[in-house]
Amino acid sequence: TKTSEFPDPFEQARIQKGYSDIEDQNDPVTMLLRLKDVRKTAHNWKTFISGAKPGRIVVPSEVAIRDIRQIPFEVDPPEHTDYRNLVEPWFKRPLEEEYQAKLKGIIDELVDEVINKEDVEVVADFSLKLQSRALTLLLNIPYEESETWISWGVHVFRSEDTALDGDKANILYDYLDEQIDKAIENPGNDLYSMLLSSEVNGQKMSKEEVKGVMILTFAGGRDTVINAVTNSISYFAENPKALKRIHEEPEIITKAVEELVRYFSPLTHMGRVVTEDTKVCEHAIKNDSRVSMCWASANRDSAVFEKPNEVVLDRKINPHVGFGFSHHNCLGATHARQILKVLLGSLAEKVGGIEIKNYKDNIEEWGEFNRKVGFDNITVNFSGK
Ligand code: HEM
Ligand code: EMZ
Repeated sequence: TKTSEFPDPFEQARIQKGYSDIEDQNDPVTMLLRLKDVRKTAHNWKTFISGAKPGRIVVPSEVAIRDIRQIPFEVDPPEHTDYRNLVEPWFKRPLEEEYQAKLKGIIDELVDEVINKEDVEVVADFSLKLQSRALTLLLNIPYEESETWISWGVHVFRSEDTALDGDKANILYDYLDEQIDKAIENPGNDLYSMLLSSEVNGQKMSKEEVKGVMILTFAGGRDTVINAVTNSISYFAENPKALKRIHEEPEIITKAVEELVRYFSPLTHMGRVVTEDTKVCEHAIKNDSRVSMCWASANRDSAVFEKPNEVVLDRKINPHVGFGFSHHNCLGATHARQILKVLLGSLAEKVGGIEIKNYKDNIEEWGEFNRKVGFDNITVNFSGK
């Protein structure tokens, strides 16, 4: 198989049963594998809630390492709607021309930096930098702050060997406490200050709530973006014609970005807690147990996608759920899409070819499934035009 190929481990189980039961810290999860079931589950927030014990809807569960509720991620309607309405306009700022111009500046500079440099390790020396520098725009804070986040290394909320590492998570928590206190003392035009000066339902946002939003902004947008960027580079390394095509037909970039997100599905799945005895795919699911919506499996469902295992750059109909579905759909999607659009444009403009020197896959293990989600590392040489 090619380096940039991401096999679908769910196919057989998806077709035969539609679900799979997996173990997780004595709190098992029924993974839902078909696009139709994933959508129905995401939509039905009364039976499948996000507002359970903080950390419980994440797989692997984070209840052992986290007490703080992430907002709006771990809140259900109607409260979810209030929080979401508050933050939504801020997270749409990437649609502004000025934001996009700054993002292009950041990405062009990074691409120029790696061209003709020997042996670039993409995860740490390209994707992490890109993700962190771009995040300064989303938070509307000085560019230099990205140096701190880059210094944390790729594995911030987990370490190399354990998926759950409370000590590592504390680096972020302590940092956020500090930043929130600074913003209280010295308010500016940044996301912290905006949240701190806001009211939800007539109540001023508490420090705890602001922290809950910020943790999510850091955690939800880190590994996902790093994987999306790294995996895209592996794809263009092995499919130089695709990069040439994007150069010649820039109008397909929007479609190409959606297709790459579908194919790579940077977030494999996300859980919900069940509030009544119910059934999915004729399978009984007990009250207070967990299900997960497997975006990665749903995105290869041949009932919906033709040639699901191929990257079809200009795929016409693409109802993928890579950014989730329904009211909890990804708040960072506008930012993530802009990053990928600008990146594709910049690579197409500046890069003549990408040669992969060596790599190590990042394989997740979920019960009977092994899923490649990205790379632990991948070293390449970029050549200019
Ligand atoms: C929610 C994927 C980037 C912030 C989600 C969900 C998915 C997802 C599947 C739905 C979770 C659920 O239903 O429980 C992705 C992918 C990304 C990405 C594939 C990159 C390619 C980002 C970025 C940020 C972000 C850059 C912010 C910096 C969030 C937030 C939510 C969310 C705040 C929760 C929204 C809510 O509960 O209303 N993301 N994400 N994501 N994402 Fe992303
Ligand atoms: C949580 C989650 C959010 C979780 C939308 O996804 O991302 C995971 O990577 C984090 O570990 O805490 O933020």
